[in-house]
Amino acid sequence: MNKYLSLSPEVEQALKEGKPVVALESTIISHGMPYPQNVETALKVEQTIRDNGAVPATIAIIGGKLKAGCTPEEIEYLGKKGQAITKASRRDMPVLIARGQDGATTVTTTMIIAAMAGIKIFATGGIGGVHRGAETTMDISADLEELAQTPVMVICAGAKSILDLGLTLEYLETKGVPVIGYGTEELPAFYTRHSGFKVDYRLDTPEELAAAFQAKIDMGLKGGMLVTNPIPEQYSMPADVINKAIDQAIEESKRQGIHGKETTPFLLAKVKELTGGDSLASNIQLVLNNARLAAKTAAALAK
Ligand code: PSU
Ligand code: MN
Repeated sequence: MNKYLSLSPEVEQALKEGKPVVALESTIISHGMPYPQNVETALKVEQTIRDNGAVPATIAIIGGKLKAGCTPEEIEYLGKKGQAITKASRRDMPVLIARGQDGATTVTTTMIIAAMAGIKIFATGGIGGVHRGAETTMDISADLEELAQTPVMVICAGAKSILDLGLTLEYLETKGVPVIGYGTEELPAFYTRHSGFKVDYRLDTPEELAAAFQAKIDMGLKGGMLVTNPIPEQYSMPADVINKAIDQAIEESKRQGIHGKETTPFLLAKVKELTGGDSLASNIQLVLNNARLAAKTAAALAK
């Protein structure tokens, strides 16, 4: 184990005993939701994972340590600091660690640290992908490269249409990342259950997800697996409402010249502002839904 990794006693014990553990990211706390709903949600997600038979490991970089398993105080700290914490992707790790600084982990860095710790399942809301207009901006999330190389299953609610969903699927295909629909043949689009794009495979139970991931591990195929779990119907948003907000947010980001790592947090905040609290409420529910599935899948994998 590398000297920068720091497991909480509970996570360390669970991994030693082969018990199911689920990784959680911290950028969703610092940059993905406003305070205090971000902290409330993060704690509720952890409780949901426990209720479904697994141990939660919220992952973050704190004081130059790669933490797998944050305390409620650390979660409060990340949530309160919000955007003041560095959004940390793969490229940010060396300098942050050498300087002993903090970083909120994206899907990319959460996968990296989960893999270092030996955690195989990770639940979140949405992943980064190929942005609309990427053919000129080249804005493609490092999350896709990480899925191609790091052996962690990421359970999300699909991708938001702030991204180009078609290009995101093409990229994942090129990189050999299986895209699974949980109980669906259609890629869910985060706030809505429908995108019009097909996933690679439909699987219907946590046991089927675990079996596919185990086969990947057994064959020594590098990289992860992307499980897309549709938001429960009763919490999904009307497609026209959310799409209008997303289009407006993208227009605004172009006007303001937003680029690089600021793009995704800017768009997320703008969409939230434009849709009032509705999108936040949906966001919270879909994360809880993914946490439930992740805990059950981790339990199936541990058997
Ligand atoms: N999409 C969401 N919510 C999020 C993110 C993406 O719906 O919180 C965060 C995740 O941490 C993801 C990151 O890994 O944004 C992607 O950022 P970028 O597009 O800059 O790679
Ligand atoms: Mn980007």
